[in-house]
Amino acid sequence: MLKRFLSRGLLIAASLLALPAFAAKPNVVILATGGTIAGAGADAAKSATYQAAKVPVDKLIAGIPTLADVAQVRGEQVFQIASESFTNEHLLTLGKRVSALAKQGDVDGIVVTHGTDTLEETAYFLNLVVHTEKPIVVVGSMRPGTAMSADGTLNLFNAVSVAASKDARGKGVLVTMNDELNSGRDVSKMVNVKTEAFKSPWGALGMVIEGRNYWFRLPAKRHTVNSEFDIDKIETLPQVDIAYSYGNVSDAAYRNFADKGAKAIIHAGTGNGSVSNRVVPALRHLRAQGVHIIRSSHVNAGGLVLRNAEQPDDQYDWLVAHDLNPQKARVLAAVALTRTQDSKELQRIFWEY
Ligand code: DAS
Repeated sequence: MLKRFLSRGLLIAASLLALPAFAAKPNVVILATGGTIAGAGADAAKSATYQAAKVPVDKLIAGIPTLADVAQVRGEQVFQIASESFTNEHLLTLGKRVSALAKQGDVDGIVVTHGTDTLEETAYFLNLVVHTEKPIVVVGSMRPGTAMSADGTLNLFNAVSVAASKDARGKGVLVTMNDELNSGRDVSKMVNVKTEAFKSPWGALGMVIEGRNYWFRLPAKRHTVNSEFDIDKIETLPQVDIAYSYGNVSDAAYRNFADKGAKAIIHAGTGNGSVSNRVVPALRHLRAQGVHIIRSSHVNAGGLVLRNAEQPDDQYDWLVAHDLNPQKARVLAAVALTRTQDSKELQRIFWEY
């Protein structure tokens, strides 16, 4: 009698646990670094006047009880800074923490909350160096949580929901802002005062709505588990700087960067990464000194800098950044230079990543 009662009880418990509501939720870790998503303003009308990097991660989590419906969530405060102050050391520290967590069997997905100013750089960096298929989702907000129609709550809910979802595995680092799913490689901050700030020149990967992902395209370039770069084997990142080009430009910035130890200089060129004839001699001299010159374009979206298009790259031994904007080209150049100084190898890397 007792045996029958116990076996029936176990059967009921097992079937209850099989119900979605009771099934064990995925484990998601939120690594907080600061930014507007952790910002606070004086009152609800202040959507642009506020202080970034004020609210701790546990308060962010406590502010969204619905997170518990999609995942078991815990937070770590890695930094508490505005992201314009990120350095290579911050990237390395964050990347190593993400990598360590991704190796843990009790972690199913990782969210990084981040300021929006350099979010695209960090997302690309993680996309290049963290070897995991688990979802890594970088998220920020354009308004502080204290403002009317703050976007951080839904952005963070979406990020956790994506990090908890199996269909986000193997797609590289993702960025969820404004209901969109973007690739960490492609996405860039295109507007600086709207919630619809982040765009990918080649289009979003999809959308996330009410905790469900809708995919319409997939990343085309190498990332995460298919990357030859591994954060666990990188201890420092070489100095790479960006020199902005414009009418009447001189070679002063390039020379100064090289004097200060830059191993490569990203030329944020006009148009197709064009180089003023006032600057060419200095760049050729710096190349001869061993500094790599990488032509990118500061054309806002969809810049596609190809070799020998308007500059004799083969003759000058210069590189081109392909479709990467200057700030992303800096990240890839720094990571690539941890493995090679060879021009042909470096150019291959810019075609493939
Ligand atoms: N200063 C900005 C930053 O921390 C605030 C933000 O937009 O997140 O990137």
